[in-house]
Amino acid sequence: GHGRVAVELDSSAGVAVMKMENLPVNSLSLDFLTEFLISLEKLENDRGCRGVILTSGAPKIFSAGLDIMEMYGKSAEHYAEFWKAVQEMWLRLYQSNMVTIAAINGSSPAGGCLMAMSCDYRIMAENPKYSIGLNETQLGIVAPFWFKDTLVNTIGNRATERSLELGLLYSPPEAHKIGLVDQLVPEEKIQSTAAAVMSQWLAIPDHARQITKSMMRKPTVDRLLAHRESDIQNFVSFITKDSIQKSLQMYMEMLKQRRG
Ligand code: CO8
Repeated sequence: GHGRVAVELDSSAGVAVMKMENLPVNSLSLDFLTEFLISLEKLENDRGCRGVILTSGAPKIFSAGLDIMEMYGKSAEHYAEFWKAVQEMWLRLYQSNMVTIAAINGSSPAGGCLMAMSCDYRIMAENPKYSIGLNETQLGIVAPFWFKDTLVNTIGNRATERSLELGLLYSPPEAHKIGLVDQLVPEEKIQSTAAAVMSQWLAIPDHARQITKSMMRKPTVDRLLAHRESDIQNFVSFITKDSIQKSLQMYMEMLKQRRG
């Protein structure tokens, strides 16, 4: 790889740790998504790997979500290619045959939250500075239907409605309360907890667990597969609008000013 995703496979346990290292904030750029997909595919095809723990090597951030620079000031062709990679990331992760556990050791807005929700189980560090949620409306953009579907599958319809319309980012206790994350732990316990939870999940015969996972998730996946091209076209026509480009520009400026 190019060092944006560090993979460590423990062959005796059959468990890999995938550590995102696209510094500073693990934003999901096209390059990062491409490398992530290659790493995941390798593990998926490795019979010695039955489970993956997804975590971050960036301090305080799990993932800042889609890379805003990929959605701003680029060509329609670029947006289409980028969006296809975002779809592919979700399709692969959401349907993985492996047990996937998100060890959320930092903030996880928007696409970062989507990645975490695509795993089978979420453990979050109980640091009050961290937040997680689909905050798209706060950027003046609309979460695609399959982001929405994934949130509905995680927290239910009513909680999704409120969460999505307001673009809410939840503190760890709030996220736990609504079921967006399954478990909170002190930061230093996150990797050991992930390993312990993994062994519980791996005690279930793979075949039965995989078929059950597919039964739960396939209808959601099929909805995107049936509309994949139009979803790309929607994204491209939405993101190329002047008003949306303007919103994203203002949001990037706000992020930069906030630092001072
Ligand atoms: N993309 C690109 N660059 C980013 C992003 C991002 N998502 N997030 C942060 N950065 C940059 C910052 O601009 C900053 O750059 P610089 O050093 O040049 O000033 C650098 O990363 C560090 O960021 P901060 O100084 O803000 O670091 P903090 O530790 O203070 O905060 C956070 C980290 C919490 C991650 C904060 O940066 C943040 O809130 N970022 C924005 C997160 C966000 O809102 N992401 C949403 C992206 S949209 C998405 O994922 C789904 C879109 C759905 C598609 C819509 C269809 C139309």
